[in-house]
Amino acid sequence: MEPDAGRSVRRKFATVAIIGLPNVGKSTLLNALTGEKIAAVSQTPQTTRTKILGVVNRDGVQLAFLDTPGIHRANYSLNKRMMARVEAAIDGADLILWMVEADGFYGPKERELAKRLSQAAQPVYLLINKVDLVSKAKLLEKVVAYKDLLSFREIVPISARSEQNLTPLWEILQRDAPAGDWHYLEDEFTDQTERGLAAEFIREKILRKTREEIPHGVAVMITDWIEGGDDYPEDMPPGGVFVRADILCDNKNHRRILLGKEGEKIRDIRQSAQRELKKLLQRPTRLELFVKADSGWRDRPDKLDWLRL
Ligand SMILES: Nc1nc2c(ncn2[C@@H]2O[C@H](COP(=O)(O)OP(=O)(O)OP(=O)(O)O)[C@@H](O)[C@H]2O)c(=O)[nH]1
Ligand SMILES: [Mg+2]
Repeated sequence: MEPDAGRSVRRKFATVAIIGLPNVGKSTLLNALTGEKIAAVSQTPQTTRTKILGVVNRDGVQLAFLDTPGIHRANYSLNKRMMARVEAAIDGADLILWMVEADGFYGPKERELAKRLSQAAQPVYLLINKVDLVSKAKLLEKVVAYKDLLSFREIVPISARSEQNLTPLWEILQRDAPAGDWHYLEDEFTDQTERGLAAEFIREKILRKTREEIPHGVAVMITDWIEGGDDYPEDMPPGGVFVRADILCDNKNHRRILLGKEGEKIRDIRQSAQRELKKLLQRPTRLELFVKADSGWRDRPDKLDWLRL
C-alpha cells in the first residue's frame, strides 16, 4: 500500500452550511471558527450577500464552512440571487447549521425555514447563538421552544462573538463528518480574494456608519489596485497598495448622505476602511473612495454580474 493511501482513508471532510435569518451571527461564527476575518459583520440585517467559504483543518478533519446571506423575502434581483445562494449552500452541504438568537422570538419565518429544512436529507444542528445575552432559564425556554420544531441532530448553545462553546461544536461536527479526502489544500482557508475582502470591508464600514435604507442600496467595487509603476503615488512608501473604489448608491439623496456635511461622513468611512485594509494587507495602504448614484442597480443583472453579486 502507498504510504498516503491509509492516511487518506482515515481523513474526514464535510461541507458545513451556516444558515439562518439575518443578523443572528452567522458571519461572526465563520470568522471565529477560522480565526480570520473573512466575512463582514454588522448590526444591519442582510450584511452578507454571497456565499463565503472558510476552511478549518484539525486532527485529520477538514471542515469547509459556508457562510450564507440571512434568509429574507427577496424583492430585488440582488436579493433573489442572495436567496439562490442559500439554497445552493443547503443543497451542497453535508451538514447544516441553523443559527438562531438566544434573545429572539420564534415565529412564522422560523416555522417556514423549519419546513424547508425538514425536506433536507442532511443532519441539521440548531445553534442557539448570543447566549451571552440571556440567563440560563431563558436559554432553557428557547431550547424547549425549538426542540420539537425539527428533528435536530444536536442543539448547541454558543456565543460566536465571545467564542463560547465552539470546542464542543467542533467536536460534534468532527464526529459526524464523513470519512473522505480533503477538498482544499492545507493553506487554502477561503475563496475570498484580497480585492473581494477589501470591497467587503469598505461596505462593512458603510453599514456600520449609515442607517435605514442606505446600507441595503450600497455596493462597492474596487476599480484600481496599484502596487507599483507610474500610477503609484510618489509620496507612498514602496511595497504598499493604492486602492481606489466606487461606492454605488441608489440615488442622489443617498449620495448626499454618504458624503455628509463637507464630506465628513465619507472621510470617516474612508479612514476606518483604510485602517481595516492595512490590517488585512499587512502593508502600507492608501484608499480613495468615489460615491456614485446609480439608481436601480439592484435590479440590473448586468450590473450585478459586474459587481460579482
Ligand atoms: N451579543 C452577541 N452579539 C453577537 C454574537 N454573535 C454575533 N453578534 C452580533 O450580531 C450582529 C450580527 O452579526 P453578523 O455575524 O453580521 O450576523 P449574520 O447572521 O451574518 O447577518 P447577515 O449577514 O445580515 O445575515 C453583529 O452586531 C454581531 O457583533 C454573540 O455571540 N453575542
Ligand atoms: Mg453575515
